[in-house]
Amino acid sequence: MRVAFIGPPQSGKSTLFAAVAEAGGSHVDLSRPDQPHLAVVKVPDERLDWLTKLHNPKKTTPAELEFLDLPGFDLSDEAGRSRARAHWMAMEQANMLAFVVAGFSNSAAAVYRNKADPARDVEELKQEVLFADLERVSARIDKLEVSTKKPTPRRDEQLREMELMKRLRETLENEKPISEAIATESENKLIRSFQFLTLKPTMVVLNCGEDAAAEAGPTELAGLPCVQLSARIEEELAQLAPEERGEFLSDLGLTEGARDRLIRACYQRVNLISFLTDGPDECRAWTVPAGTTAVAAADEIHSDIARGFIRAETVAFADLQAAGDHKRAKAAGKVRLEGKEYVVTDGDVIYFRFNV
Ligand SMILES: Nc1nc2c(ncn2[C@@H]2O[C@H](COP(=O)(O)OP(=O)(O)O)[C@@H](O)[C@H]2O)c(=O)[nH]1
Ligand SMILES: [Mg+2]
Repeated sequence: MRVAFIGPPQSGKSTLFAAVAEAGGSHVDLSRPDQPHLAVVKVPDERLDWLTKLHNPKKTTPAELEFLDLPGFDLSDEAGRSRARAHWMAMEQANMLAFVVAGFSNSAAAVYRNKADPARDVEELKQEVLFADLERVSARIDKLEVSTKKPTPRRDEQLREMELMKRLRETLENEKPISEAIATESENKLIRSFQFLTLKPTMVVLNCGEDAAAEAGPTELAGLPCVQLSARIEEELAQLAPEERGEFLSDLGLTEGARDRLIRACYQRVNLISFLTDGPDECRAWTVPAGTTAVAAADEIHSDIARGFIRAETVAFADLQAAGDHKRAKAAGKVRLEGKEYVVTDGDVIYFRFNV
């Protein structure tokens, strides 16, 4: 899964990006601020840590999340908007968007449009994303208008698409996201390949001043779910040795770094869950959409396991932890034998029985 950071210049995107990546052990090179940056981040998971202690396996594999840091541009000016647009392509490959906006005033750097105003910045980004989709929809309509003039075998299909695209255009012109215009699964399929930006789950990261880092902050901003954090504090935290981080945080009145909170919020926004597999060879966390069935979860690991699926031996992590190990969990009747259609729950520890 990939999360794209977008926002005005100087909102702290790169600071946050580097902090999140470096706290997870990856190095980032920010020497070209005008270029996009991509980092793969290991998702922290205490359940996986516990399983690793239980088995002392040869290998532990956490789930991974990708963050894409895009350069910010002044969207109040036409040149800035067209430079921003050059990066829309990269956003299309992201699964979700995080609007990073500044809630602090920085004496060292110019403040975007002379005043810290996160709600204004979020509205501006929303407009820009709507506008990007509107441009694509309009371009598609222009194309279809030409091609439907010819009596090709695909003409009926193209006419239906044009009807849908016109509906999308109207929705976007009314400043509503495309999702509001989509009524059926077949329409959903028809537009999937366009990767429209207003269809992507979106949240706000409100980069607050260091003094406000311990405050919970708003849970919603301009109609979008919001996480408040201080990129500057995350940056300092990432530079500390892991054993020093606890004291640094408690001095600030915090119990955890914002990185974990941010990652959790992304999972929630996209509706992702984790299930776990464990054993002496490998303990591993897997990411799947909520609602995934046992057989689809098996397929995530290997198509052979899905093909030869017999049963998913499943125990909820909390039950396993309470029992102490698999043997005792089984004795306590906590291990279930689930079939193909079982819907996997966050934190399920699963052993797939299969036969090929
Ligand atoms: N005071 C303060 N300054 C910050 C914070 N986050 C970023 N900055 C500063 O703001 C400037 C721009 O940050 P940067 O991450 O490059 O912004 P970007 O343009 O959105 O990538 C840099 O000078 C940062 O040190 C913060 O939380 N507090
Ligand atoms: Mg930057």
